[in-house]
Order: sequence, then C-alpha cells, then structure tokens
Amino acid sequence: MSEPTQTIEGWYALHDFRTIDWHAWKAASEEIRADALRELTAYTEKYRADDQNRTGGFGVYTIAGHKADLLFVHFRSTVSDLMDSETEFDKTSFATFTKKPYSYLSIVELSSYLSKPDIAPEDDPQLLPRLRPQLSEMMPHICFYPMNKRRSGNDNWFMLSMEERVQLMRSHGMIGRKYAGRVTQIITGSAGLDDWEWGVTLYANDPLEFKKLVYEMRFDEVSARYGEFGVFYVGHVVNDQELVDFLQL
Ligand code: 76R
Repeated sequence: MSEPTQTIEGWYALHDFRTIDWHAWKAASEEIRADALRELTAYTEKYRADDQNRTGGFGVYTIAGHKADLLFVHFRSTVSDLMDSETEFDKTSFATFTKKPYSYLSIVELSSYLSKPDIAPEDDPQLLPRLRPQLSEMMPHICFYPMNKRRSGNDNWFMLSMEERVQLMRSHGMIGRKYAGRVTQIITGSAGLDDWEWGVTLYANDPLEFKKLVYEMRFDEVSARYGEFGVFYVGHVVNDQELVDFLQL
C-alpha cells in the first residue's frame, strides 16, 4: 500500500446552492416579499457577524447561468453546526421561494506535500487563517467545482509512491504560485463526506483568472493525467444591499 498523505483539517464547509422560483416570487404580494427579505437579511447579518468575529466563515454569492441563482458558503467547526445553518435558512419565509439544485459538504484540508520539513504544520502561525478562512476578506469572484484524482488502469493517483506524488504536486504548486495575489484557493477534502474527493473554491478579482489558471493547470501532469472534474459554478459576492437589489422586482 502507498503511504497516505498527511493532512491537516480546518473548518467544515457547506456550499449551499439555491435557485429562486421567480414565478412564485413575482406572484407573491409586496408584503410577503418584504417579510421574506427581512428574514433573509436577518439570517445573512447573523452569519456575516460570525465571519467578522472569526467564529465561522460565511459568504453570499449570485451565480451565473442556469445551475443556481444563489450560493451560501458556510464554514463551521462541526457538521451539525453546518446542518443547523442550512435548516435555519430553510425555515425562513424566503426559503419557500428557493430550491436546492446542488450542495457540497467538505472540510478545509491542507496537505503536507510542500510543508517545510522542520516545522510542524500545526506550529505555523500562517496556517490558522487558511484552516479557518474569513470569506469577507476574499476577492469578489468565486469559482467552485468538485474533483477527483483518477483511479483507473495505470493512471491511479492513489497507487503512486509518496515521492512521486510530492514531485507532481511540486509542479502543481509552482503553476499555482504564478497566480499568487490574483487567485486564492481553498481546498476542501470530501472523501467520505460527499460525491467527489475534493472541493476547489477559488477567489479572484477578475474571473478571467479562473480560466487562465484552470486552463494552464490542464497541461500539468497532476490535472492532465489525474484530474477529473465535476460541474463548475461561477459568480460574485453580494452584500446585503446587493442581495436585496438582486431580488427587488
Ligand atoms: O497549499 C499550498 O500552497 C501548497 C501547494 C499546493 C497544494 C498542496 C497547491 C497550490 N495546491 C495543493 C493541493 Mn492546488 N489547486 C487545485 C486546483 O483545476 C485543476 O486543474 C485543479 C484544481 C486548482 C485550480 C488549484 C490551484 N490543489 C491541491 C489539492 C489536493 C491534492 C492532494 O492532496 O492530492 C487539489 C485537489 C488541488 C487542486 N493550487 C496551489 C492552486 C493554486 C493557485 C496554488 C498556489 C497558490 C496557493 O498556495 O494558494
């Protein structure tokens, strides 16, 4: 058996995607819509405060295309806290106008591939903000997709030796670092938690950076030979006023 990679885990993550039933929303009375918006913003204000206080991570995004209209990203220390956040939203009157086209459960994961040899990763003060990300600090555009590392025939990532994986990840990291300051990645592990092995959440000021980075990585062996990708979701962050404006008829 190959040696499993050591990982450090941070907060659990729930990517909670919603579509809006515009037909029902438009058919609702002004009073019902006003109540729904009030409950929605009470909900988001509460979780935004947790993000500010660093007791949890939270962000609200509008999503391009047919796959979803809204994305709520929650980071919390336990799965049951995440489930409570989800249920609390479901109980708002605004949720009556939404459906869940997709969701993703995972946990922030830092792998030891490129960690400094003589420092225990837990003792590295730079690691905490990466393990417990503050989403209000992130750049405005978001790109989320789940992925696997291939396990078929000769292309089986999990059968490679540790040395081979370290070498391949070095090249992956080198491409990634070219985008330092322009793209931030949050890698969340989801083996045993959801349908894919990792969630990839990227942030950038300019969504073109997502295309450039993901395209460049496709030529790198880790992605070219071993990467298998799920559905891509792209959008941008909204504050409470922008969220209300988005829903205003
Ligand atoms: O954490 C680090 O900075 C060390 C280097 C590093 C690791 C260990 C790193 C750097 N990544 C790591 C792990 Mn990554 N990453 C992806 C994708 O679309 C694709 O082709 C793949 C999706 C992107 C775009 C990306 C970006 N990375 C991982 C893992 C876990 C693998 C495992 O354990 O086997 C996955 C699934 C993954 C996927 N990577 C970087 C980036 C970027 C931009 C960087 C450098 C910047 C940074 O350090 O944040």
